[in-house]
Amino acid sequence: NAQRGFALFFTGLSGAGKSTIAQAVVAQLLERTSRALTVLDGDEVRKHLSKGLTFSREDRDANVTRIGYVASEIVRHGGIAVCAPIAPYAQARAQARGLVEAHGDFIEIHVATSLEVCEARDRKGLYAQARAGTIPHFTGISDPYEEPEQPELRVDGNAAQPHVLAQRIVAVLEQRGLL
Ligand code: GGZ
Repeated sequence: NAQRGFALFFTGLSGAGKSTIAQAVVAQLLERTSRALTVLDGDEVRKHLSKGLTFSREDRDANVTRIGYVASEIVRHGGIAVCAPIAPYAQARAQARGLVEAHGDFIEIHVATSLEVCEARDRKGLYAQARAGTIPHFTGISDPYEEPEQPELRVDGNAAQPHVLAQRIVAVLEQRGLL
């Protein structure tokens, strides 16, 4: 009774809370399923799968398409893929969606945290460096972020707690019959 696989594809600015919310979702999923689950986090992916890629549009798109391809293989085998890149370009997100939807569901989750809040948090000091011009092509500052027009889910990352948002996401998966 192998269940249909699916990918959770988080997208949003640096510091929006994608990784934190994704981790909270994973923790809740692990409590209720023994299905194979793989996390493809932006940071981790760039250390391995996308090592050497820059933040040019071309390289970002290559990164997002690679994530989509790996996710599609996981989904093809009935697993759950949790992806959390910035994925700033709609076209590359659509390509990742196409790869995954050949085998299962693609749940795009826009972590909508305002630039103001991300920059005020500046957890890694990257926004300060971007403003100073030390980091060029920084998403939201000197590089675009194309907001998803029709994501399966949009969560407001400005104030809500990650575990509360994660509960909402898991509830949606349940409603869709994916769990
Ligand atoms: C955006 C950058 C940049 C530039 C380094 N623009 O908050 P973080 O630090 O830990 O996560 C960000 C990460 C983004 O990598 P992704 O692979 O998710 O991006 S994309 O989907 O666009 O390929 C940030 C750090 O890398 N970082 N330089 N110029 N974020």
